[in-house]
Amino acid sequence: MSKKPISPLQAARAAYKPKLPKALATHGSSMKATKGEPTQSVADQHEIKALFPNTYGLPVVTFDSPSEAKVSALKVGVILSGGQAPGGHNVIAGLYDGLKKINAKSELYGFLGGPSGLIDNKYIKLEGPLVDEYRNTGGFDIIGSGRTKLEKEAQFDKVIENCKALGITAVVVVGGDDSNTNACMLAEYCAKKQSGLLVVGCPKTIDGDLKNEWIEASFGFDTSAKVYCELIGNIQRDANSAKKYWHFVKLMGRNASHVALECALRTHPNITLISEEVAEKKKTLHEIILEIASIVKNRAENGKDFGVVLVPEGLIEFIPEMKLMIEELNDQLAANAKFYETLNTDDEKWQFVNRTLSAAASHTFSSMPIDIQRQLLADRDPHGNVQVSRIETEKLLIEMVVEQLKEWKALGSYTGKFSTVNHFFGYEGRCAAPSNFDADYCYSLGYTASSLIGAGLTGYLSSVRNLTKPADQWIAGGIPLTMMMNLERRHGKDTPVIKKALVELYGKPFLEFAAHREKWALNDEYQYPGPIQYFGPSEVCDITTATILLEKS
Ligand code: FBP
Repeated sequence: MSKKPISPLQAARAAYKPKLPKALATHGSSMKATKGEPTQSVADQHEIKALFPNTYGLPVVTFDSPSEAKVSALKVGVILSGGQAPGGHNVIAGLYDGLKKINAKSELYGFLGGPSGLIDNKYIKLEGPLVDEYRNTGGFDIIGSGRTKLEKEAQFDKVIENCKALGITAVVVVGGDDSNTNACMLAEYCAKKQSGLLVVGCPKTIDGDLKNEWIEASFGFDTSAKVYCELIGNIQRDANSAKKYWHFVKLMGRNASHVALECALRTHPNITLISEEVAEKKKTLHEIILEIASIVKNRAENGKDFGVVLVPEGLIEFIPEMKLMIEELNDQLAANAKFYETLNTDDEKWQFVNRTLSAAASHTFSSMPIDIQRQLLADRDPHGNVQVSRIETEKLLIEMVVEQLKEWKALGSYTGKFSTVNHFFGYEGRCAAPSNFDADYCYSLGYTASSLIGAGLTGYLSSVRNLTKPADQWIAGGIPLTMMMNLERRHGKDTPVIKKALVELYGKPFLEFAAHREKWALNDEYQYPGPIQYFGPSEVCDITTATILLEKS
């Protein structure tokens, strides 16, 4: 069979040996779980305890010494869930190597296409040569991913049945907050049914919003942000060279603005919008437009008809009047799904919107450009939400700033030129070859997951901490999934979910940004991070995000 062609960089990266926390690297057999005090959920303790009686209150565990116990061969299943994030393949490699270290006869099964593979029993056995082919590579293509929600008892029963048939006694869910919320529910159900199936999660998402006091970062955030920073830096150099375009760059991040904030801290663009600040200050769309247009005008007065604006993907849902309109739309489309499917023309759909939305929401909807209206009515995600990555917020802002500048031009208060280019950076970064940080972090997370399973633990999220220190000083362990849960209102019901980490306006990353943004707006203090470096001096290759460095400083 002919081998797949690989680039020289791929060949060199295949030889990279990811670093592990010292305790795992030196002992590398099954590990002893040192247990802390019983824990509590971040909020709504009474309700969460009642919903998760079998997995609530577990202690935080750390792995710092080997276990004397001989662990028999383990059979483990793994799924990759949700959006791609750089380093997923190294989670699998770390899990595989860790399981083999615990017992050379252990086996790893990869369920295909995300949670649906686990329910429909579609899997492959992950063996040495296949795992080797994917070490230190980007993407999730080794087994694929998917967004099927694993949350119903009938699905849990299927998972238990399929795993039992294969002799699998533990499942690793590699996913974001929603997937790990489902992992928590599955762990509870398996414990309640005394099924013998353990469930362990790994924190993944480029959005960077699955983090808390114990989980310092989700994997993939580091690499993807570095890719976007390189591209933004290049665009800034182009803008500053040609001096004729305003570039509007939308950056991925379904809800939180961590990616936009990280890119701002690394590249110093002229304008960065932070959704959480917009929501907190209850800014209207008009106020946001005025802010952008004023900076365009001020720069024009200094002879600078160019600049760079970063726009977080989720912005539109944080602007109060838009949020209201989108929530109403989501609810109406869900409640009238069958009828809505019969509507063919734009006119029919707009009549439906006018009929079902409140006067305020309907007004906001009809004030949007036609293309944005169509995007707002497009297919929902599996949670029934609008897919913000499909809404061209950057174009909406451009159109509205153009209108504002026209007004000022007519009044004689603006005389500049406003030529724009729009970009959307998201998919470009999600499958990049993991940076050294993500390669090491993901491998360590997978390896730690194997230690959690080897110690017979369930309902835990694999955790590797002390991330701003060199990898050998990282601390491996597990955080109870129930500890991260709280109740949130979903579709009119209080629902237990892992608390999402949004940008904190009193946190160091935001304060650092806020302290500099006025200067960055008018002066050209662009910083050019350049491409990810895989080989070279450690201070260039192993550096992690500004976000975590500031958070831990
Ligand atoms: P996860 O939270 O599943 O990691 O995915 C995040 C994300 O990359 C968002 O940034 C983006 O809004 C979304 O996925 C895009 O979804 P899709 O891959 O379905 O287009």
